[in-house]
Amino acid sequence: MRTFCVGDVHGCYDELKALLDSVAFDPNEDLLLATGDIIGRGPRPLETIRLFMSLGKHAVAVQGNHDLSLLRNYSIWRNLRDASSRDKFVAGLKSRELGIILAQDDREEIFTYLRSNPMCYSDPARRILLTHAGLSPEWTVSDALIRGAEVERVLRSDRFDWFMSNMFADKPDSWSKILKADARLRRTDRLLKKDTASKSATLELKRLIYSVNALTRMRFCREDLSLEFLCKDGPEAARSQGLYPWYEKCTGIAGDETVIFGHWAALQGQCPRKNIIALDTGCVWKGSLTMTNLDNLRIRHTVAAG
Ligand SMILES: [Mn+2]
Repeated sequence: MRTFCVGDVHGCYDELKALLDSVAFDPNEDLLLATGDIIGRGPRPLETIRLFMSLGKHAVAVQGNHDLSLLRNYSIWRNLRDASSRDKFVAGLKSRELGIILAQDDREEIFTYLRSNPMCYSDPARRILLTHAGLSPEWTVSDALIRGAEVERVLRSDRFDWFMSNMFADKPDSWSKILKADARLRRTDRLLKKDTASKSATLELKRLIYSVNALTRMRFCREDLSLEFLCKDGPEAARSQGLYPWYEKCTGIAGDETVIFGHWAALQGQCPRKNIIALDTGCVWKGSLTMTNLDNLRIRHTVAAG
């Protein structure tokens, strides 16, 4: 069995197929991992999702910000009362994915699949962690796994709609502040019990928001390690504003651990830290799609955007 990890596919199905063909990917033997954002902006989202679904346990895509945006639109849509407001909502969206999936007979199955995708993937034998945006500069690898699992439980629970309607926020941006306010760091039990008004539920929501932002949206952090989401500049230009790429400030990765991430096409698949691997090479922006083999991260397979 070989394990491959592909960068942000963004609905670029043809390039993904070409990459898999180029390594003679065996759907019954090999494992395909993906850095998330398997859809969003690109030409063939449905085929891409179906490919991942068809591989069953031979494929794992972690959640990216575009994947979560689609789930949020789905959540809004299904909570609208009548058909005409639902249609109007879909027609008003800039992204096409929701409308495309809703037109499928097995849409419920598709959304169940998308909701079940993990926030992180860990390969304990190889000591590799995969997330969409990277590792919070305030976290260790095991923090990411615990916090990711916490988000996953809510995504799969009947608190899904409630979480979707509260998930998109830039604050809190500091894990140390969350720790100060919520030293016990209890799990999400209260949210699952629908007790959303209590103080501990509010703290838990803050924690979940931070975790989603750290795992799917982060690029830069400030000197105090708080996360920043507005900067669109490259790493060098950002420095003059007191911002640092998260990986420069990251101290939570042990010497024998590796973190793989996508999300940041401007890096063109280059990260200066030896044990942090950037895989998004901007296929949807006319760059290329990159895939690596987890047995040898130096080997990269690429296909230029068609
Ligand atoms: Mn992304």
